[in-house]
Amino acid sequence: MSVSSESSAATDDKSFPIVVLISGSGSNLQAIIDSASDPESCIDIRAVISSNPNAYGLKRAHRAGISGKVFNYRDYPDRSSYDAALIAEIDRHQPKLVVLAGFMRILTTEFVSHYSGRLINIHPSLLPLYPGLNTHQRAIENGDTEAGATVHFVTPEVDDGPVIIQAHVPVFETDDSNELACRVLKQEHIIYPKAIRWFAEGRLTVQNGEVLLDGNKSLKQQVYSDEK
Ligand code: NHR
Ligand code: GAR
Repeated sequence: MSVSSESSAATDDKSFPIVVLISGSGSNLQAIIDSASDPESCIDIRAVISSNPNAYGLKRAHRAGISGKVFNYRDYPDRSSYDAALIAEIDRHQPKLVVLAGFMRILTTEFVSHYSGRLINIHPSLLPLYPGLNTHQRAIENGDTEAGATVHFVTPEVDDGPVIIQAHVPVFETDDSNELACRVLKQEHIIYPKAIRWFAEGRLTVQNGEVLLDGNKSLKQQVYSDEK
């Protein structure tokens, strides 16, 4: 065969199955879909699962020909039965990575342990600043001049896992939380597909709670300036 060994693995088959969990607009899902549609990408989005029946992200999945399903927590008596149902559905697809993309339900330790080392999240702040909700409002109220987003491995403690990549953006004095959210979201769409690609390429390792890229600590953080 004359195909170069460098490119064949990535180009010939979509060999890296992932499942994406959403709750809302799904713009990060869209960025992942777009990036996976690159013939060079090995990412195969096997399924999208939404905790919210009205999530616009379900339309994005449908449009891309990806199976989309709703798991509404209101249909389950407690968190552990909800998470058990999620696990059963996700495991049908045998993903090598589970991606939280705007997923709004805190997951049990059982769920997180089941996908240990292959569960990642994107959070709209520069963690460890502002874990939890309403991050942009809190950054503005505190007079921060910088904000951003963080991709991290998920651990049982919310928004506390090892950081894979962060994007930084400026906060302007005139910003309201929507304007800041838009600026951050634009960067999320760059860093999330990138982090997923790194994971699929086997380039990420965790050592003493720190993520290394190609075994290198200093490459972990990448800073993007806003182009507005
Ligand atoms: N689960 C665990 N165990 N660990 C993490 O790091 C998680 C997680 C589940 C989701 C995303 C996270 C974010 O990026 C995430 C990380 C939802 C809440 C929350 O309070 C907090 C953090 C995140 C997602 N959810 C409420 C709950 O009771 C519901 C809020 C709502 O429905 O609007 O689950 O921000
Ligand atoms: C993103 O900003 C994501 O970081 C954040 O919600 C937005 C989802 O947008 N995630 C959380 O707040 C998780 N609690 P999207 O649905 O358009 O990707």
